[in-house]
Amino acid sequence: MTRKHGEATPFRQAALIIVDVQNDFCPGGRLAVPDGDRVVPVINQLAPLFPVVVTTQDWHPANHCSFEAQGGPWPPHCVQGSAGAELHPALDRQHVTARVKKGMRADADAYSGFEGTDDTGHTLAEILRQHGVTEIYVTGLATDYCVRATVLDGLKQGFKVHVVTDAIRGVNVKPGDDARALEEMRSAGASLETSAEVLSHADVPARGSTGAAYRGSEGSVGE
Ligand code: VGL
Ligand code: ZN
Repeated sequence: MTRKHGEATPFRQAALIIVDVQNDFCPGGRLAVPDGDRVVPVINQLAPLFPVVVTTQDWHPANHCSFEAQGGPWPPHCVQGSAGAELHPALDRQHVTARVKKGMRADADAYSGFEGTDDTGHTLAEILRQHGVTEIYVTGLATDYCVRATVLDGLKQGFKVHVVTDAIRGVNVKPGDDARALEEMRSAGASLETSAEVLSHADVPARGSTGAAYRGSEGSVGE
């Protein structure tokens, strides 16, 4: 099954995975990732290209084992039903096909989106296979935790995995954690690409900060 270069729908068997773009991981949140919200406009620009778009959400009970009060490493974050657990308000939902949640058990952490399930109990891998997806483009938060784990799991599950390097941000508990995580993903087989490179494969010009809508290569003829 080869795909011709320049085919009109290069993302026909691809899914965009939006990892944990939640209020608690953005500035002002309980476990804010520096510049975490800056991924949102990049992701919003990519989403229309993909036939399948899946969001993941960290979705913890109030007594989750990863919280400091239970001896875990993190302040309380993404508590089920709280505002902090909601997707960032500027994240465009109109192209989202499925939403998975993870980290719902009090006694286990789950960094990978592949440990998540939708509201009917389907895992991320099941959702992707149901849609004929063979390639995933991973975006979101945080590079050194849930993005990393999702990418490594995606590779183990046999997907071709792309990481969109300007659509992710790291926590960097130790300086350089994000760069080390990226190198680990790359050496495990992931392809690192900028959003401009991804958009160029779709024959869509990268958009500047003016917010101008992108146009197809033919413009609007034939009215
Ligand atoms: C995450 C720390 C704790 C993440 C989740 O989404 O990367 N990081 N829980
Ligand atoms: Zn968490």
